[in-house]
Amino acid sequence: MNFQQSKLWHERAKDVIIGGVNSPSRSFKAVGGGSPVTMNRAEGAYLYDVDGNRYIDYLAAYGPIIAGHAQPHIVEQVHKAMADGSLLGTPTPFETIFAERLQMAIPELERIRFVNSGTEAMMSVIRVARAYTGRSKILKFAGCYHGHADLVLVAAGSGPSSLGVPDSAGVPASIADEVVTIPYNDISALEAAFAMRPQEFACILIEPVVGNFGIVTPEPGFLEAVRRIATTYETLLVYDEVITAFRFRFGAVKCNAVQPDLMALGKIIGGGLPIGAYGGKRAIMEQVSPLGPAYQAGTLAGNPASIHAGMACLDILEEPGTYEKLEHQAKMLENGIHASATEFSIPHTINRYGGAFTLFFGDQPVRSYQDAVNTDGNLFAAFFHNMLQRHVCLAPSKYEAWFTTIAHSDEDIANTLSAVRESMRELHRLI
Ligand code: KE4
Repeated sequence: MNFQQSKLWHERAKDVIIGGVNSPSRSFKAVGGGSPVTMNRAEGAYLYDVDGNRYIDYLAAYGPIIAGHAQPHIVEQVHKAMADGSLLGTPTPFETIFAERLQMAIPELERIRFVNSGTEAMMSVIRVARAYTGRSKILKFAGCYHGHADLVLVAAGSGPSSLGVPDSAGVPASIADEVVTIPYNDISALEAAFAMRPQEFACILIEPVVGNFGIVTPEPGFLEAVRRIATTYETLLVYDEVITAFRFRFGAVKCNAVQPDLMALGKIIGGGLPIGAYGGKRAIMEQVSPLGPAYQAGTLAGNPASIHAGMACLDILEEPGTYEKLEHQAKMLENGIHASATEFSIPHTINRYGGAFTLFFGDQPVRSYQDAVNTDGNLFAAFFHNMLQRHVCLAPSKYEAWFTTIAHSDEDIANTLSAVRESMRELHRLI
C-alpha cells in the first residue's frame, strides 16, 4: 500500500501542529510509531486517505460516527442550521427541543446543560458534585478515561494509557491528591476507600460499560454495589456515558437499571459535530449558574449546527432494528475473528457488548485495567498494521474498541473477516 502522501502531510503538519495531530490518540506512537494515515474524506462505512486508499472504518472517530460518515440526513440538517445562522449567542428553540428529546430517552436527565465536549461535560459535572456535597475528593476507576481535565488525568485510560502516561505531567500533586483510584470491578477496594474516607468523596466517576481500556463490562452486582456505597456515604454517583449513551440502545446504557445521580454525554449525541452534555437530578443541577453558585459557561454551547446534527443522528438511531443490526454485525465479526485467531493459534480474548468489542492479544480474561495492560501490545501493533495494509482501519491503540455502524454492509463484514484471517496468518509467523 502506498502511504507516501500521508507521510508528506505528517511531516508538514509536525511543523505547525504539535506532534502533527490534534489529539494524541490519533498518533501511531502506540502501534510502533511512524506517520499516521491522513484521511481527507469519508462516506458511509469508508474512509479515504490522501493516497487514494479506501478503508472499511471501525474507528468511527472513536464513537460518534454510529450512523456512518456523511450521512445524508445529518448533512442536510446541518446545512439547514448553518443557512439559518451557525451561532446565535442566545437561547434557541432547537436546544430546548433536543434537551426534551434526550430527557424523553433518558428520564434521569431531569435537568441538562449542553457543552462542547465530553471533557467539558465531565469537568462540569465534577464541579457540580463538589458544589452540591461541599466535598472535594473524587473516586475514579483505574483505566477509565473521563477527558483531559486535570482532575481526571490520573490513572486515565484511552490515549494517556496508549502513550504510557496514565498520569499526565502538568497536573499538580495538590490536584492529584484529590483523586483516589481503584481497580474496576473491585468492590472490596471500593468499600475500603470509603471506610478510610467516609465523608470526603464528592462523587464516584464510572464508565458503566468501559470503553477506554478496551470494552469491559461490570461484573454482576458491581454497579449495584457502587450505587449502594455511594448512597450510604452520601456521595454522588456519576455515570460517564460519553461513549455509551445511544451506543447500545436508544438512551443510556442502563446497565442493571442502576440509577446515577448525574451523567455526562457526548460523541453520538453530536452526530459528528462538537458536543457534550451533563445533567441529572434537578435538586443537584440547581447548583449550576445562573440558578446556583457553580459556574459553567461556553460560547459554542448548544450551537444550532451541533444540535441539529445530534437530532438528525437520533432520528436515524430511533429507526426500528438499529441496535439489533449493530449487534448482529459485531457478533459476526467476533465469531469470525475468534475462528481465525484459533485457526492460527493466536492467543486472544474478545470482550463484546452490543455493537462494540475489543480484541485483546493474550489468553487471560480482561476484567480490569491491569488485565488490559498485560495484553500483548506488540501483537496488537502488528495486527493493526496488517489490517491497515488490507484496507481496514482500527483505532491505533489496544485500549480502544471496534465500533460497528449503520453504514456497514454484510459484504463489508465479510471483506473485513478475510483481512482478519490473512492478518492472523501473518501474526502466526511472529509467535
Ligand atoms: P472528549 O473531550 O474527547 O469529547 O470526551 C472525553 C471522554 C470522556 N469520557 C469518555 C468515556 C471518553 O471515552 C472520552 C473520550 N474518548 C476518547 C477515546 N476513547 C477520545 C479520543 C481522543 O481522545 O482523541
